[in-house]
Amino acid sequence: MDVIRSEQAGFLASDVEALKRSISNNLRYRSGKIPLTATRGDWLLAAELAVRNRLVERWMRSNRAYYEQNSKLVYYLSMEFLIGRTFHNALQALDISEDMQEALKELSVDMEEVSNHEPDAALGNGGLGRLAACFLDSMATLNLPNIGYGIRYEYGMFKQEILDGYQVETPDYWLLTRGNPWEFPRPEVQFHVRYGGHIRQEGGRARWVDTHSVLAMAYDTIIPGYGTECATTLRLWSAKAASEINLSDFNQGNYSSAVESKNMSENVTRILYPDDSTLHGRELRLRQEYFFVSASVQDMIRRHQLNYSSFDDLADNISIHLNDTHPVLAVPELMRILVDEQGLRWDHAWSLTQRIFSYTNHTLMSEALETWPIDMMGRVLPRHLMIIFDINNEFLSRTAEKFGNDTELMRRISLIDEAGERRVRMAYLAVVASHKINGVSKLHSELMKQSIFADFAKIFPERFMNITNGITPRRWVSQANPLLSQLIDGYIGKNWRTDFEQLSQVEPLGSEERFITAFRSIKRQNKQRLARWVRNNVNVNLNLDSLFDVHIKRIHEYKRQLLNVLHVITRYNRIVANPEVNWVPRSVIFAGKAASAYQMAKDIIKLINDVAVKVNNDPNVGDKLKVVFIPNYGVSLAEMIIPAADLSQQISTAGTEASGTGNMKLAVNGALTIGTLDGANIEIMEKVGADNIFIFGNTSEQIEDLRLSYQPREIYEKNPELKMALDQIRDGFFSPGDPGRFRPIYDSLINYGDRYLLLADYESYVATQEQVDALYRQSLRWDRKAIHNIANMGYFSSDRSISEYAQEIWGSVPIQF
Ligand code: HBZ
Repeated sequence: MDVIRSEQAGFLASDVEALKRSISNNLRYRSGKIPLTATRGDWLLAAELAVRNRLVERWMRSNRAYYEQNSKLVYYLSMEFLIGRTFHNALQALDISEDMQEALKELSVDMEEVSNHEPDAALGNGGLGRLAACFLDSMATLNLPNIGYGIRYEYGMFKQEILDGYQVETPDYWLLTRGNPWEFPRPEVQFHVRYGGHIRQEGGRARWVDTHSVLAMAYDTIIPGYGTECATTLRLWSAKAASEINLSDFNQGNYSSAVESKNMSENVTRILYPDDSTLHGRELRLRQEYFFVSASVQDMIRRHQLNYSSFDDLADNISIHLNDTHPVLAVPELMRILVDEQGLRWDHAWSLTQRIFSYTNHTLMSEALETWPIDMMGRVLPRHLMIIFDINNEFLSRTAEKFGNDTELMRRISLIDEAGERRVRMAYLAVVASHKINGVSKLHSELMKQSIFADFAKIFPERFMNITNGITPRRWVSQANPLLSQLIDGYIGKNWRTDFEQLSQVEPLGSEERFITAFRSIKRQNKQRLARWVRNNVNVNLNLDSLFDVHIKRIHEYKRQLLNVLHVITRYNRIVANPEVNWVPRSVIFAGKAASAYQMAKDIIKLINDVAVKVNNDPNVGDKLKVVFIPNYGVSLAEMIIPAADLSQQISTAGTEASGTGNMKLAVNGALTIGTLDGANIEIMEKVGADNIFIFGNTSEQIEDLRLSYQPREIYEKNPELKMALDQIRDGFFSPGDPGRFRPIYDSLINYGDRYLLLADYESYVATQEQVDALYRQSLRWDRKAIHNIANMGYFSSDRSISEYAQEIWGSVPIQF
């Protein structure tokens, strides 16, 4: 009682006092510690709980408001949510960052120091997962009723260590080390998720029997909106064995087999698959996908039935959005529940389903498109496979009615790929079941209609659309770059955080000396912060006067980190040949993870590190060129690296990067982009103007033509600098102790076709890098262009993206408070 009374009394006093009291109480009564014995982790937990208590108030009010206003609910289904840290974000949402800092200071605790103790929630691979996190932030900020549904992985994205230049993966024990203070376990919300068994027909109805079930238990996390009272929910499912131990094994003393089945069941949510662009078709992955969508759909049906006695209005009350195809089993699951369990007619259920579902595609690359072998699906989810066959039959016969019985067309559009081992094409299922299908940039949405969905775009032209990605201004500017944010606030006020287009008011400041000087000094301070980190963690000294050239994203051949390396080597060779020239100093910074099984990506990491050793230790080079690979890239490191960047590398082969979102984060933090006409780079160029971005290389159309007769070896033979760089890679110049080490990299370009056409863009890339240097010498012009970029990036807010989803896809409206 004392605790509550003193805490309530605290709220009457100043907010700093209230926070101090709440923190002290948490420390004492939650952790059983006194300040003398408290670790940084204890202080952080105490502060987090103080913040969480305040969020709960908003959360309750929001949930009541949804309920009372009978709002349409959007269910955002995503296999990944790359949230990162929560503490600063929550402080910002509550507008108590300064009070908290003061409160901790008065308790003799340094806020920065303790908040660095928070682990990242790394429940995602890359862009797709981070987009889902930005979208949750925007939905809450825009007062849009929604629930994000996903998986509570026990092990998130692996930790990357660099040992002797090689990537080494270690598990990410994020929950085990300190628990997760932001989540609320909901033991009262559990559903059975069933697998296996077979189908029995009874009285015209299918019954799925003899199944094995796993329990899904909900854990809720509050997603606070910014500048609003609204707070929404991220509900993540965790697997629990339906029966704890096998009693007969236990009684016979077979302890390990007694818990074996429990462990097997709970493996479903053990680990995030660390592949971002290849599908390995593992059964456990299929089980994960079904696990979370089944629990989510059951939860939706339960919620619906609390308020309605029929399903007639279901499509007016809910929308289900599929973040890529990973959750598409929600389609047959909803059909199964409506038809088999609720007794709806097939046609009724199907028309509801089509009105409810929508789907975002994030890639055109065939190796990333999900297909599941029929055999496997029939074993794991026999009823769902039957339903997919029924959907397919109906779809094919309707199409035949309209377009004639063209067997070639039928073969192409069938949900079942009959060539070789029969497989279900999950992307086609998503298209057939959804009323809207969107790509994530203008180019990508066009290419989607011309390539993977060409037939479907003719059959259902009204379904295909574009919504260009965006990023949340709260995390990626306000939180990541407090100095720049304060500078901007001083000129245009704070409202750009929720109305990003207001950044256009920064435009005239590009000709104000005071603003430019401040901008420059802030960039330098951000570079200093990064350089300090690099010195302490990678043991490289970066020259603050050098151009910070940043290439941060997953390591993948299509993203062409190797093209960047070819430029670095060329630059190195030029410096060595002419050390007396007044070179523009550069620090080339890489970060990113390679999928564990992706050997070429791992070779590229090793090459970067071997080049770094050579370059960084060459006395002829000195400060003129440094190469750094920052290990364990993730959301928190991105928040530190991005504000320090001068140059943003966005150099994918045109037509391969669906959108990119790092490109947006870097540009709005005052980096200039060097990039191809790919993904959202094109739209960034449209907004900032071709004079304020370094565009190079072949367009997606040129790339398509080039592929017909591409001869990388000819390019190599003709360009002496390129040849020298590649020969150095091949002959062990960077790996003298193991000269054959990088032969596979050389071969992939020269002997195996250079799939991503690095050589075709090399010359134009290197020439454009020279233009970058020339501009960097004219620092005033450079800074003006950087400021101009900031002023013209307002379009790329995820608030804009989400408003478009709400209006054009979901038909959902904000709640009133
Ligand atoms: O989605 C990315 C795209 O590559 C990027 O261009 C785009 O900006 C971003 C958001 O739309 N795609 C991914 O990040 N994809 C994955 O992470 C992924 C994860 C698991 C998979 C397949 C892909 O099984």
